[in-house]
Amino acid sequence: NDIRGCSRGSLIVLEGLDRSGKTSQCGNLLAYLQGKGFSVEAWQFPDRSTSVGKMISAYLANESQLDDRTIHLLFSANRALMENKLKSGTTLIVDRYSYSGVAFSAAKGLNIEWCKAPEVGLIAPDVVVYLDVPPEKAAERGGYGLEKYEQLDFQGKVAEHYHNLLDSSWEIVDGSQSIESVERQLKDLAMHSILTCQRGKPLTNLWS
Ligand code: FDM
Repeated sequence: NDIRGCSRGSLIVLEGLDRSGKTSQCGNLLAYLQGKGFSVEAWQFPDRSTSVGKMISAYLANESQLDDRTIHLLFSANRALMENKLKSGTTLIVDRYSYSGVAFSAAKGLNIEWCKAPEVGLIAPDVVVYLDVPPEKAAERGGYGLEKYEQLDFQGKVAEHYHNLLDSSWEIVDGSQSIESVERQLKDLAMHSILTCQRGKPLTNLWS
């Protein structure tokens, strides 16, 4: 059996605070898996290229004001359908997903069950990797930009909510290690997940 054959792809999600290293690690993982000959794409949420994504981007840049529930629902509406991609055999590496949606909105004080509700039924990831970096350490990494949520006290609250969300199915990777060491662990986790999906692991839905 050619392991690169046309069984379904894997949904690999990276989560973590701002500056935890998700975005660069997603890029490295993409290059690695492509080099191995897999059909793979890297996505990121929010996807700022869509019309909803542009509203989100303006909000994050403090160029527009929206109430907390409205922006939560926009983030939800921004999560594109992945099912067909996965079924066609493409693996998706996704930089942030519903867990960001819940952790960031809950950190503002919104009810957690309410935050999950619009995302019930989305495709569940095959593996969620949490890049664990203490908020203080993340803040030191080149400093934050100007976006709305890039503040130490707020990121501390987000970290608490991430920790409440994570369960035994998550893979926690210590993001304070060297880039190479994080990269090696991500490669192993991704390969394992891809092989499990190719062997027929069924797709499931979120928050059910
Ligand atoms: N964010 C991201 C949310 O608040 N909800 C969501 O559903 C998602 C996907 O948007 F501060 C927040 C997290 C982050 C900000 O994300 C922009 P990037 O990864 O920095 O683009």
